Amino acid sequence: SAHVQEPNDKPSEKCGVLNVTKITENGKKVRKNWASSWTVLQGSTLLFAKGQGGGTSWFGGGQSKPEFTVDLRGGSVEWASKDKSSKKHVIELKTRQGTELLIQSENDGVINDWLRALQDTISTHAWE
Ligand code: I3S
Repeated sequence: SAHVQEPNDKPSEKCGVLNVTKITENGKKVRKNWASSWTVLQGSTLLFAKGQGGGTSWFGGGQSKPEFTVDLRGGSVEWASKDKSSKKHVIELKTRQGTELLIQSENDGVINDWLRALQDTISTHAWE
């Protein structure tokens, strides 16, 4: 189907609900904790905010602020290999800081758009 350009498609500004879990933090493996998260891509920053549902399962839980941000500069993003998750449509995001995240949507159009936006962001925002 034809791609319709909407304001939301700009790689510098994109948002939506995604399923997210950390798998590595500061280079150390951490236990998965999949959670639905309101996700905002703004410039070279990816921000995850607690969803409307609230609750304790949000993957950034335990922090005082219900947000988690990722600096995409110098990072990498690709489709996750099958051994990373049994879920469909999973992106693996690795940051320069040694954090690895899995990002997933049941909707393949949604996740394709996110992969492209994240790739665009990483390739246009150089690590200084
Ligand atoms: O990589 P794993 O350990 O198979 O990840 C699964 C676990 O996080 C599991 O939680 P418990 O460890 O509490 O059973 C989750 O429910 C699963 O969703 C995780 O696997 P998937 O394949 O969904 O990423």
